[in-house]
Amino acid sequence: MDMDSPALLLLLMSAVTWSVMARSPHQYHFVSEEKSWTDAQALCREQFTDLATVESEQDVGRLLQLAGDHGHSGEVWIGLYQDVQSWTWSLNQAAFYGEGEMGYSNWGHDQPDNYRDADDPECCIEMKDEGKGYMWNDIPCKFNRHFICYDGNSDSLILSNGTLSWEDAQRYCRTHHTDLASVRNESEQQQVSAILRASTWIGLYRDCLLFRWSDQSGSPFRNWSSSSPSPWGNCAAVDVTRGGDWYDRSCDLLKPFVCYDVPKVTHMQTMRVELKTDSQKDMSDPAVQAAILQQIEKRLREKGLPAGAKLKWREQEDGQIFSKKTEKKGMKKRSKRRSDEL
Ligand SMILES: [Ca+2]
Repeated sequence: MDMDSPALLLLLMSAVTWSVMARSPHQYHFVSEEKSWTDAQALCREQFTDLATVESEQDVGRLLQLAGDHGHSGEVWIGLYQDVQSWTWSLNQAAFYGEGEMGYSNWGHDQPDNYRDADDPECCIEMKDEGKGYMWNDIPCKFNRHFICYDGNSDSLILSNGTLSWEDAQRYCRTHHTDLASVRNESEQQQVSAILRASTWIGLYRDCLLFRWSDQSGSPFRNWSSSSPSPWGNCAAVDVTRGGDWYDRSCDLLKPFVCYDVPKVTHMQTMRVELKTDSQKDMSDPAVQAAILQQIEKRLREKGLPAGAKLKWREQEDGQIFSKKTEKKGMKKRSKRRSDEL
């Protein structure tokens, strides 16, 4: 760009607006009506955003304060729960599975049922002869079963002679072969069934202590009591009279609960910008506009623009983003200073 040729220089005027979305704090809402965890979740999602996500000591304090304000003592549901359907293969390499193969299943009648009279929760999967072939069943991982390993070097299945717990079987397969066998499709289901002689472990399991937030927050913050979590309770309750400690409880219990919502846009700001350009660029091209916006955003981030802020061009009345100005002496200096202010 030749700075000495004012005739070729255009000064473009426009405005950028940005809004900052509130990330925190969540606004908590206490609901005194007692409901099961699932019903509480449904109500929170209908009337607010979701069951409460608690992400810091500060959040624990706010929640206790709220329950206190409502004169409540005892336990309240929050949005933490165990997804009892979160089955995972021990051999956990995405490339090993074709489309849909990671989610293939061949459950037996009414399985998985996480049968509650068992000594332990049912978090590991055996293949069991149900009369019409070997079907999948969840049982406690500590049971001893035959097991079937997969060997990646020979691409073959190896059936054990003896029996082990699921974890010991996994360790054995990983030491001597590749891993416990996955069953990825109908053809492998038949292949495995054909060599089984008794109930046998395959590589499917779930982490019995893995809790997640109802709103899919990845927050790792936990405030468990010393006795929790156990593998038994699949939903988390806060005891507001015992310092806000968390306890894992049966999700069917009826309790008051805390929902949250997030205030929407909290802050919006508009900034006027002046740009110098040669006439080669088509400034009405959305790609050009986006590229310039990206540059402005980068500069603003360096100057402390909050991470949640979203920038966009403000359209003028004629639908255009930019309006043209002719360069005049004296303007040059001013516009330079403005761009430095970015
Ligand atoms: Ca079962």
